[in-house]
Amino acid sequence: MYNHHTVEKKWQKIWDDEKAFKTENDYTKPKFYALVEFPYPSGQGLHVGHPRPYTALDIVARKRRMQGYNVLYPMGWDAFGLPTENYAIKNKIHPKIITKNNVAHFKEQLHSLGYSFDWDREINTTDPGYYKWTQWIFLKLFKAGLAYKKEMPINWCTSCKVGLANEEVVNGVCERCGSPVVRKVKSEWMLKITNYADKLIEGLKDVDYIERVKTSQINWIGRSEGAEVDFAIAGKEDKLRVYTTRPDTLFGATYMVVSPEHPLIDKYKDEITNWDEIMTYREMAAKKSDFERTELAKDKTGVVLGGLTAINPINNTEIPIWISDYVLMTYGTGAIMAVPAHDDRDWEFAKKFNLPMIQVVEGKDGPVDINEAAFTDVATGKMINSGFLTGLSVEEAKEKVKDFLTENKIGNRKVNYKLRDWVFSRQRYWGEPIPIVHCDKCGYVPLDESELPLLLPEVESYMPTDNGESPLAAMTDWVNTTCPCCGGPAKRETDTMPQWAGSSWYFLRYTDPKNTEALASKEALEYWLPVDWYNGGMEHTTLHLLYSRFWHKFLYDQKIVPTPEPYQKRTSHGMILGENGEKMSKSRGNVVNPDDIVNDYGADTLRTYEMFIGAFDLSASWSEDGVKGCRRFLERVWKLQSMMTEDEGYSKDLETKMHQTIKKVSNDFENLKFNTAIAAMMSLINEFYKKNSVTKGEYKTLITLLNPVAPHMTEELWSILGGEGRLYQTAWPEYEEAKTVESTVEIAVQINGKTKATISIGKDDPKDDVLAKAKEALGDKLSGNIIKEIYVPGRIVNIVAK
Ligand code: ANZ
Ligand code: ZN
Repeated sequence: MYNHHTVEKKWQKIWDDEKAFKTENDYTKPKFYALVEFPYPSGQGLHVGHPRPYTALDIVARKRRMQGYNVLYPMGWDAFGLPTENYAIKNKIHPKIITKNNVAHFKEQLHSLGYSFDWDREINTTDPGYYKWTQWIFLKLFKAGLAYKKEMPINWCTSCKVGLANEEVVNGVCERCGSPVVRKVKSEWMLKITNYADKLIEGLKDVDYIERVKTSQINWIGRSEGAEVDFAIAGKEDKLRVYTTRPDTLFGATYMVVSPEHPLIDKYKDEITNWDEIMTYREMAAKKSDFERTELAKDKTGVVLGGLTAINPINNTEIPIWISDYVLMTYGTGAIMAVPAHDDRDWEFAKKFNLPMIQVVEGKDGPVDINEAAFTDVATGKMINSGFLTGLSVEEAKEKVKDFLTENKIGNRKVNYKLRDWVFSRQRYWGEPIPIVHCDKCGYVPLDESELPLLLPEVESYMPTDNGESPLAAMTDWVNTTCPCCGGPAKRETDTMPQWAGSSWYFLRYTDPKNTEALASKEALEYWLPVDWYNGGMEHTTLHLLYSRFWHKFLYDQKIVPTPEPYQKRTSHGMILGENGEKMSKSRGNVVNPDDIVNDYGADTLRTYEMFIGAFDLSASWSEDGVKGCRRFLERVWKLQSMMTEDEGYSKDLETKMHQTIKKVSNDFENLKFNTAIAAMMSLINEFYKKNSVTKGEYKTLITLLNPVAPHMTEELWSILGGEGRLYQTAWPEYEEAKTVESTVEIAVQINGKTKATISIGKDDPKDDVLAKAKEALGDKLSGNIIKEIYVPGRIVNIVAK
C-alpha cells in the first residue's frame, strides 16, 4: 500500500535539504519566470482555491526545469491590509504579530503541498526592507508629477471607515465588508494613471493575454473619441460645454441635460425660477451611487432649469436645459446635448417628460419609427434633417461636423476615458506610510531618499477615527517634524498607501529580493523580465493587473526597468465551488479545508484532483468522489511495480501510444489543459493493466510525465526503480513525431457503398496490395462484374459491381 504520509514528508525534507528548487544565478541559461499572485495571509489559512493556480504553474515550472530552463517560481506575502488591522483592533494584538503568525501558517500549508517555490526569495510587503522601495517608487511618481493631492468626494465605507477606490465599490457597497458606501469630501493622494491610459491600451497588442482579460481592461479604460461642443446660454456670456461621441447628431439635439452638481447651476442661483425644486432634486441625487444613477433600467428623473435656455450652435434653435442624475459630473464635462431619437437614455427621458424628438439618421430603407425605441444603428442609413450634413453617412458626418466645429471655434475634437485617477490614500494604520511632509511655507515636500524606509510607528490604538483621519494622526511626536526643504516646522502625511501598492511591483523584487541598493539590480531585471507567464484571478483584471502595468510602464519611462510590459502572458483560472455548486463559505457550511485532504489522501492526490477537476479556466464544483478517484489513479500507478519487466525500452505494441502520450502531456501542460493530460496518462496505464505488463522504460517515462503533477510519489518510485539521480532533475521525455502516428490502420471495405468487411493495412501500402487484400477479405460476397475499384488512401475501399 502506498503511504502518502511517510513518502511526502520524506521528499519534502530532501528537497529542503538539497535546496532543490533554488533558482540559479546563472544568467547564461535560458530563463523562465513563472508567477502566481502572492496570497494575502488571512487568518483563515489556505483555502482549496489557492492550490488550483499554484499547482498549475508549479507543473509548468517543474516541466521547464526538466527541459533545461533556469526557472524562477517565487512566493511571498501581500500582507498589509484591512482584515489584519480589523482583527488587531478586535483582539488587541499588533498587526505585525498577526501577520507573522498567519504567514507561518500559510507557509507550512504551502510547504505541505510540495510546491517548487524558491523559498530563498520569499518577500513580504510589510518588511521595511521591502516597503522602502514601495515608498521609493512613490517618491519617483511624486517627482514626476504623477502623485498629487486633491479635495474630492470619495467613496467612504461606513463600516471600515476608509476611503475606497471606485474599483473597490461594487453595486454601491464596500467590496470587502458589504456595508453601504457614502460620499465624503476629503483631501486625498491621487495617482495619475490616466496619463497612461493610451499606453495601457496600446501595450496590450504586444502581450499574450487571454482575450477576456484584454477586453475587460480596454472597456475599463473606456477610451472614446468624440467632440466637445459649446452651446450658448441665451442672453448670457457663459457657454455650456458638452462632450458627445455623436456630433453627427447635432441637428437632433432637442434639449440639454446637466449633472445636478454642475457649477453653472450655482452661478445662476438668482435667476433660476425654481431653485427650491432644484435643491430638493440635488439632495436626492447625492444619495445615489454613480452605479445607481446610470443604470439603464432606472426610471428617469429630472427637473427643468427654470429661466435658462441654450442655443444649439449648428442651427441657432433655442432648447431647454434640464438637470438629471443620469448625467454624471465625473465624466466628460458633466453636461450633454440630448438626442432622444438616437440615444436610449435620452429617449426614455424624453418619453417621460414629453420632449420633442428629431430623427437625423435614417435606416437602410428610409426613416424609421422612433416611437417605440431610439434608433441607434450607425452603420446603414444616411443623415436626414441635418442641413449641410444631410445625405452623408454617419462616419462622414462626424468628420465633417468636427471640422465645422473647429473652424467656427464652437468646439473641438476630444478623446475621453472612463478611467479615473487612482485614489491612493487610506486613512488606516496597517499600510506603507506616505513619505511626504506638509510645510505651510513649502507645501508638500518629499522626504529625501536616504530617509527611507519611513517606518510605520508603533501606536497605542489602531482604531480608525470617525472624522476620517488615520490613527497615525494621533501620534503627534511622529507627525510633527521639520521640513526637509526650509527646516521649519512641518507635519508628516498620516494617510497610508492602499494594499494595491505593495503588489504593484512585487514581481520585480523577486528577481533580486535582498538588494539594499536598488529595488533590484539592472542585471537581474535585464535577465528575468518580462515575467514569462503570470496566472491570476479574473477579479484582479481592472485592479492589480492594471495598477501594476501602470507602475511598470512608469518605471520603464524612468529607465528603471528594461521592458515596457511586466508580463508576457496572462492566464486566469476558474473558481472552485462547493459540492453543491455554490461558492464556498462558512455560512453555507461547504468549505473544504486543504489540510484535511492532504492528511487523508495526500498532497499528490490534492494536486492531481485540482488539475483533473475540469477545464482550468472554468469554475468547477468540489467532489469528494473525484478526490477518491484521483487517489485510486495514483495507487494504480504505484502498483504497476508488481507487473514490471526489466526491459528499459518500450514494448512494440505500445510504442505509438508512448510517443502519443508524451506529445499530448507536453503540449497540454503548456496550454493549461491539465485535465486532458492526466486523462491521457490514465488511458496509458489502462493499456499496461490490459496486458498485465509494463516495461521499466515505459514505467520510467510515465512517472517522469506525472512528476510535475504528483512530485512526491513519482520521486519515490524513481528511487525504487533505481533511476539515476533525482527525478526532478531528469530530462523531460522526448517523443518522435513519426512515431506518434499508428503505422497500421483498420479500414472498411465496401461493395456499392455498403460495408462488407474490414481489413488492417499499412498506411503507406501501395494501392494494388490494398485492393488485393480487400478482395480476399470479401471472398464470396463479391459477385457480378466489377465496374470500378476505388481506394481512398488510409481510409476506405469501395468496389462498384453489377
Ligand atoms: C449626444 C449623443 C447622441 C450621444 C447619440 C450618444 C448618442 P461614451 O461612449 O461612454 O464616451 N455623455 C457624455 N457625458 C456624459 C455624462 N457626464 N454623463 C452621462 N452621459 C454622458 O459616451 C458618450 C456619450 O454619453 C455622449 O454622446 C453623451 O451622449 C453621453 F445618438 O451625446 B452623446
Ligand atoms: Zn518648508
